[in-house]
Amino acid sequence: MNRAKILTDNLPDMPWQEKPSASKGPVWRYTENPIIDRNPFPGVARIFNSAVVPYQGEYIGVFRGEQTDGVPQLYLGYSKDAIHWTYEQEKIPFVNEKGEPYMPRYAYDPRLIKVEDTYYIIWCTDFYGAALGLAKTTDFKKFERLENPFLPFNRNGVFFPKKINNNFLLLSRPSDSGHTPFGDIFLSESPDLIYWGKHRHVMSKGTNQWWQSLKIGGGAAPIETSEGWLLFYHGVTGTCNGYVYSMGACILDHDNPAIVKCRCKNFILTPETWYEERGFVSNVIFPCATLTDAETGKIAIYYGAADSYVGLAFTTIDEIIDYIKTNEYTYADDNNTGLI
Ligand code: BMA
Repeated sequence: MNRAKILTDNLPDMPWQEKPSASKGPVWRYTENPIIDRNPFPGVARIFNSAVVPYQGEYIGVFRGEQTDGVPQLYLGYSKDAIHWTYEQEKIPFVNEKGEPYMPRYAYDPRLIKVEDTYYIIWCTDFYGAALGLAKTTDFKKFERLENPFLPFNRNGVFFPKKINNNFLLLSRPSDSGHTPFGDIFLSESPDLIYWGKHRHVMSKGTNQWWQSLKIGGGAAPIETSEGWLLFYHGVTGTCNGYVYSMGACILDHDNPAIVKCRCKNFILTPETWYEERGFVSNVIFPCATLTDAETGKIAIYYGAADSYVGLAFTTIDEIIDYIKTNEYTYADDNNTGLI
């Protein structure tokens, strides 16, 4: 019997492996990682930083496919087990509200989130610089682009799976036009997906925890739990060999997610395996999605590895909540509503 509860649907057939006895942390890797290797289909050299959801008894995903010309685009994939994937080999055919083709010049780091009866894709798009792109679908056939939520530069957007006070909620990280050597996580609200406001600061980059001392950014869509919103995010440190991306976790207040209830001072996964340490961009763990089973408390985390592969890792609601609480370090300005 779990002490904490995941407040989502049951997903008894989701990917799962029990925690190995040798596991040192609260999160353990799937033994068959990476689940998506290089050159998955013609014209695409690498898939990573991608998002999956359960759909009609199986699974569907939106994948960041780095084309062989180096430009990232978004592709649709299907799976019966959420591990082995087949792909549409044409890019997702985005249209505008009139149904006319409206393709992004580039697209990366998608999140795929169901809110009520609609699936939303949010990604980094070109809008006179890196900005957030947004589209919706109900059938995974028609993908209608909506207004870009923000001005550039902002390339890291994560939707909440539920409206709060009738507003959509979006975590993001305002940034610069380059590889942004700074960044905190902010929260914004919208009643209609056109007008965004009520901007709040959620979390600062770490100061005393060096693994997240350069910048942080939202990862997977927050998971609704009896403890609040469980957020897996990425934290970045700068080394003399470049950036290193690790995974962190925190719990946001259920009714006002601008307030961090509890934040873990340690990373929960950091690059250690060959597919995380070596790739197009080495030393990157970039979480973008989770699958959860409310009944058992199982959580599967999908993450991009070294900008080259997709990895899968597991935890349970009790493992991760206990670990966050045992290793708590919440900054003073995380602990309020985020208004100065
Ligand atoms: C970030 C994003 C991610 C990428 C990471 C590491 O700025 O562009 O897509 O995984 O850098 O290269």
